[in-house]
Amino acid sequence: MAFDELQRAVIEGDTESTPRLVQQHLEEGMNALDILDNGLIAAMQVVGDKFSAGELFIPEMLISAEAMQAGLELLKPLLVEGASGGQGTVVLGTVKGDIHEIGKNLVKLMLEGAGFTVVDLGVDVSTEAFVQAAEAHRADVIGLSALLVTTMLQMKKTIDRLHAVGLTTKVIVGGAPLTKAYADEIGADGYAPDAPAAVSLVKSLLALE
Ligand code: B1M
Repeated sequence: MAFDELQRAVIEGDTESTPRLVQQHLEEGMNALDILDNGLIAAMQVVGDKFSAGELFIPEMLISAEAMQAGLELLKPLLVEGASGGQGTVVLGTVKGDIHEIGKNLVKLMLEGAGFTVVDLGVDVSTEAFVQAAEAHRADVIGLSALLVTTMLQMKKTIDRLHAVGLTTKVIVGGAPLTKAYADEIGADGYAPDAPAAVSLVKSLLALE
């Protein structure tokens, strides 16, 4: 497989080989999104599976995340090509109790690449912080990310709170444990399975395409 060596480097948390191999694939003419999906993200899936199976532990998971980020740095300029700004404002964050940030950062990168202003609240973001930022920045959309089955429950709390204070800002949700059915159940305006889909979703909610 084309990305075997790259995947192995990420799984082993090799922060030197990962960017070198990303660079090599780019020089071979491979597409940045292909390298991201089939190299870096696919490797993180393996890391998660190994963690579930008790073959890897948190420190290794963290080092793999660092290797992925090192590879991603080289892809960033290619993923944001064509950014123009002015499409609207998205307040984005990973919900309370959850510190997974890579997926959320990808969503940010691609939204910025599509011309949106992104107010990134980071990780472990409280319901109140989402509400305050949405008001302060007059957000067009709020994006909630969660990677844990336990923390995705925070999404409902945040949406309920937004409704309680009378905010009608559109809310989109995403993250590995999420489904469209769950998004509908908690009253989200949309669900996106990955970062490019998040961009399309925001555009369609704002009637930009
Ligand atoms: Co964590 N972790 N982790 N972890 N971790 C998972 C999520 C897990 C599935 C691993 C496993 O067991 N197989 C599992 C969750 C089980 C569950 O609840 N279903 C898990 C666990 C259990 C934990 C801890 C509880 C472990 C422990 O302490 N015992 C702990 C929790 C900490 C906390 O948050 N409170 C923990 C910690 C960590 C690290 C800190 C070590 C590290 C994160 C480092 C970091 O982010 N800087 C980590 C990592 C790296 C992972 C895995 C291996 C990889 C996650 C990742 O970055 N993937 C993950 C396994 C997996 O996902 N298969 C795992 C790459 C990234 C690009 O994908 O984030 O899914 P993802 O984003 C995707 C889509 O989901 C989507 O777009 C992206 C692709 O384009 N998307 C959105 C994401 N957000 C979106 C928002 C949107 C739209 C789309 O709109 C707003």
